[in-house]
Amino acid sequence: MYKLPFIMIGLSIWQFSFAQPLNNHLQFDGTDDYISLNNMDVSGNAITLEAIINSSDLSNCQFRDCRIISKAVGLSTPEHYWMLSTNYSGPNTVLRFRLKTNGISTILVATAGPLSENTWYHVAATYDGANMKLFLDGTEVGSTTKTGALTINPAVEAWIGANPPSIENPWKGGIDEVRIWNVARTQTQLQAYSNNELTGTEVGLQAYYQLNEGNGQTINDQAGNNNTVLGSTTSADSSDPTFAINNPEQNITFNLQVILEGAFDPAQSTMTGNLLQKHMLPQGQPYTGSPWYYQGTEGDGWLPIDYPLGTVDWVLVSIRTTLDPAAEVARAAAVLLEDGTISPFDVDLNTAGSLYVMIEHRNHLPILSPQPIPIINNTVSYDFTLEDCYNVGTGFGQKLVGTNWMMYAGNADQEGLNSCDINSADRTFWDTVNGLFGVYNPGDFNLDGDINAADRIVFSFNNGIFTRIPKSTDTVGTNPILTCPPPSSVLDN
Ligand SMILES: [Ca+2]
Ligand SMILES: [Ca+2]
Ligand SMILES: [Ca+2]
Ligand SMILES: [Ca+2]
Repeated sequence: MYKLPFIMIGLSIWQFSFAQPLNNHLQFDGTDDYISLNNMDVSGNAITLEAIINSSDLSNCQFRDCRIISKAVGLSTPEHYWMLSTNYSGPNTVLRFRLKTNGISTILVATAGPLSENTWYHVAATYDGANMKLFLDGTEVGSTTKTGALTINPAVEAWIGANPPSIENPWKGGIDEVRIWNVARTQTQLQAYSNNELTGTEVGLQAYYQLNEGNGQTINDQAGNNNTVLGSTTSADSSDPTFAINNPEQNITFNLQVILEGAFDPAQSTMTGNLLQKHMLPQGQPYTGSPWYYQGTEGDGWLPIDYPLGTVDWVLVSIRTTLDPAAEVARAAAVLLEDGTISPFDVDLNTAGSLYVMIEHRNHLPILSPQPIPIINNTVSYDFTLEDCYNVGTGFGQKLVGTNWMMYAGNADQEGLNSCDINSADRTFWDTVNGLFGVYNPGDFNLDGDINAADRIVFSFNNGIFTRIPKSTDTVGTNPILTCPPPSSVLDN
């Protein structure tokens, strides 16, 4: 037997530093937003200024000279004590560092590393008593010799995001992880913490702003020395930068139970698996077309043998953070099993708290959970069979059969507002397909693969039932989103 040789491929780990904000950060509007660090000084023979930045408009300032951190009394070099900014360099924008020692201010302009807009960078300026250096994403991009003790002046303010004291050269974009040290951090140290938060107790850390507060006016110094506020006052004002909330995506698993009335057999207290047994289930989830237009690839190419044992049919699950259909954050098609279990599925979501769950089926009335369901241990669990679903006004929720709540059957026509109602449009649909057998068709209300009087009977029991859940009847971007109307407008037989 010919045996394929096993080839070892030498893998070299190529480590890029993709800077990103760490948890929340602040967005500066490029007009008048800033944070004052008040009269902060750094004394001694060393300093490090460090931040994670993202400019949405590098040309927001003349000479592309926008301030990240600045202790100064004006815009000119001699008026600066320490400053980290961007600056024009030929066609490029690069980092710039100003520092005053022994009363003399020196400029260092980076010789490498052009900055792009809408890109996150870790930036740092260091001085160790012998050299000023600039670092971009942990790479040294400039240095010059410099000696002497830092010039201090407790009458001069230091700011983040603009030049004091007149709100000049304002930063436009994001700033995070502002760190000010009275030591020169080494390149190794800068790299090690370019994508990790500090504890706040590191030696030499004078001020450390994680900017994770997320709301309110107070900005905490994790180094414990210099708590401050947003903007120019302790209350909200036009100079307040805006918090940007970063919730990392989490993988949420959904464990749901629901019953389709049409498939339910009260004698067996279970649903029928006729469609699978008769090999009628489609090769892929059936909600790609009107009115759902859900393009997920669940079940693509599935043959009967690929379906889970006991599959009844597909349902379409929609997840939203509030009752508003516009708050939808995810949809998924999933298979429903005979015992009422929706085969567990998971979705990546960057949301916390609790979620509303809506279930749709191609010939049943849609339902929505009566309250948001909490995410517990990255799992959302809800059993629709134990209580009625959300309903409002005179709208209907679910049907109680014995001790089980279940979705109303008979909703074959779900175009536009017809999705909200079981009415003559559904009967008309049934008329057009009555007599077909061995089909996967919405007119087959009892899900046995044949369309006949048994289905019409299922419909007849529910004729006139409607839902008023806040449900989109059309999710295609070019069409307006309608919600199921108030009960006065539709009720026919
Ligand atoms: Ca942060
Ligand atoms: Ca503003
Ligand atoms: Ca209908
Ligand atoms: Ca049938």
